[in-house]
Amino acid sequence: LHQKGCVIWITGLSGSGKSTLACALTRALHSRGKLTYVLDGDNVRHGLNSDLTFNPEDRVENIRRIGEVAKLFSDAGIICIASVISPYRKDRDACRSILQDGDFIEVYMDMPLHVCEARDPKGLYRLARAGKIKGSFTGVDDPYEPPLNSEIIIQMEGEVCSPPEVMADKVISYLDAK
Ligand code: GGZ
Repeated sequence: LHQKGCVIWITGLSGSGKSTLACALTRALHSRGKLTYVLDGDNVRHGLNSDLTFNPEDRVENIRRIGEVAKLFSDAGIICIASVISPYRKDRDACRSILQDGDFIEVYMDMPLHVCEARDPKGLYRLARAGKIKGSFTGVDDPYEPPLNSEIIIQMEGEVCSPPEVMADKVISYLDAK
């Protein structure tokens, strides 16, 4: 195996398509013979991070642990795709700082809140607006700090979202160019 690991860090609001992109990306990389591993916030919170809530301190710890685990995968030569809201800039930058230059590739899902909220795949925004979620919800009553220097930005083309495969291609083109 002559594969160099890296971390592809997908950040954005709930419902912005992080997990969907992670899935399309992992497929596309597999078909090119690459070894990948997806760390999805929602999944990791059922296992490794099941002791953490959504209060600010626990979100910080959630991101820190996912960053450390992602680094382990990267060290092992695996392309680790992390899909986590990771709302606070400082925490994402801390994850970047534990990796070698160029090994942390930040992908910003730059989707308007109203689009994420209209999708509401799990009905969480509705619950949050109704005040029925314990603690605060990102984008509603907890901040999301957009990246200032992400390597890749995924946006809508006017009113439409690109298919996940097209988004994945954008990331792969970036990797190819490096
Ligand atoms: C944000 C929440 C919350 C609150 C539950 N705020 O879209 P989803 O449902 O499937 O993914 C979200 C997931 C967020 O976990 P992360 O580990 O990525 O968050 S963070 O980086 O902020 O630590 C969402 C669901 O959990 N969820 N409650 N209050 N998202």
